[in-house]
Order: sequence, then structure tokens, then C-alpha cells
Amino acid sequence: MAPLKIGYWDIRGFAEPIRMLLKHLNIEFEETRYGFGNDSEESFPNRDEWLAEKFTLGFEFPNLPYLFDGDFKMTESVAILKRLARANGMIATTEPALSYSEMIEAMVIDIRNRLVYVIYAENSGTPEEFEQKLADLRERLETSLGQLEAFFQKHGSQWVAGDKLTYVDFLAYEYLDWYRVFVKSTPIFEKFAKVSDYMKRFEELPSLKEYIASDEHRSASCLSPFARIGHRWAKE
Ligand SMILES: N[C@@H](CCC(=O)N[C@@H](CS)C(=O)NCC(=O)O)C(=O)O
Repeated sequence: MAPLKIGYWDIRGFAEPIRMLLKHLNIEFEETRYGFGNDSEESFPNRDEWLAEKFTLGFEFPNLPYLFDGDFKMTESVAILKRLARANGMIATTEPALSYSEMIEAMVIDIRNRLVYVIYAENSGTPEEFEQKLADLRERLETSLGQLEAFFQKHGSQWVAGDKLTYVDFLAYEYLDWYRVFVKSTPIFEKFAKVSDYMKRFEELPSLKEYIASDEHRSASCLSPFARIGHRWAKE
């Protein structure tokens, strides 16, 4: 059977939980990584490479990331992750673990989107106004991490669905890690021992330890060069 094929920008972005899940499962996959043009040129960054293909691939809802799985193809990052999780036993199957994990999935996507809206905003204001927005993000993160800490405390679980690692942990790890990378939030994480242990536990998974520590992951840009901060072309 042909290997799975993932298409996305040449960054971590919304594809990284999918890549990590496939690596964890030791499933072979191919990737098309779209670039943003040549960073020495005036037109940089641009989406031309992707836009040249976007409407030619036969997707119902053309977007990145995408998945080709044999004859089947789809977009939407969380839906892709869930398809792969269902096929490989990486999803909770009993209540209340399923409900708890889906609740945390939604909460983590909210946390991710909050960061993305600020960092990609076309007009995020003066440097001082932008700093204030980052400070607001840090404050809201602290509230969310406090709630997650209390959740782990109450349930005494290793992972969000109990003692079983599921796809939600791949979302939670990646998007919480963006905060550690971008908004100088490491001291906030340090206040929450159980959340910090959770992040460490994920990093120590034998299937992922090497990848997470590698330049392929650690030095890759989380976001695209259209973001105000947090990519390797960052000007701030
Ligand atoms: N809800 C979608 C959002 C996808 C999305 O916003 N993709 C961005 C990169 S993270 C993109 O550049 N898409 C290509 C496009 O809009 O043509 C998902 O989670 O996959």
C-alpha cells in the first residue's frame, strides 16, 4: 500500500501533531512541504508555491494541512489527526475518558487560536501594544494552565484520557509548547508541577524523544513568516 502523504508548509504549524503521531506509531509517510519563496527576494514571503496547486488536488475544502491515504483525501488538521488516531487505537473508547479528552481537545484548540490571532493579526499595533497583547496572552495562559493542573490533580492521570496516550496529548503538547517558545511563558509553566511533568513525560516518550530533541523539530519554525514573531525569519 502506498505510504500516507501529508502536505503542509515547511514549518511545524498545524501539521506537527500529525507528524508526531505518525512518528510515534512508526508509520511511514511522505511529505510535500510548501515554501514561502526565497527570503532574499522582494516578494518574500509568499504563498505562490501552494496556491499553484491548491485547487488542482481535488479537495472538497482545499487547505493545509492535507492527507492522502490511498484513494482517500482530506483536509482539516484535527479531523486528519482523529482519522489516524481511530485507525491506530490512539483515541479514548470509554466514558468518561472520551468526553474529558474531547473537552481538553477543544480547550487546547482555543488556546492555540488565541495565540495565532494575536501573532498573525494584520494590525497588531505598535511594539508596546503588541507587548501588551502578549502579556494578556500570558495571563490567560496562566488561568488555563491552572485549570489543567487542577484536572491532573483531580484525576491523577498520566495523560488527558487517563493512563492511555491519545491524539489529544499530541495537540496539547504541541500547542502548549508554542507558548513556551513564543511568549516567554516558561516561568508560568514552572508554577504548575503537574503540567510541567506532563510536558516532560511526552518529551520522554521513547518513540518521540529523539525527534523532539532534534533540529528537525526543535529548530523548525512553529509559525510561518507571516507571523509577527516566532519564526526563524523573525524581525522582532
Ligand atoms: N481549520 C483548518 C485551518 C487550516 C489553516 O488555517 N491553514 C493555514 C496554515 S495553518 C493555511 O495556510 N492554509 C492554506 C490556505 O488557506 O490556502 C485546520 O485546522 O486545518
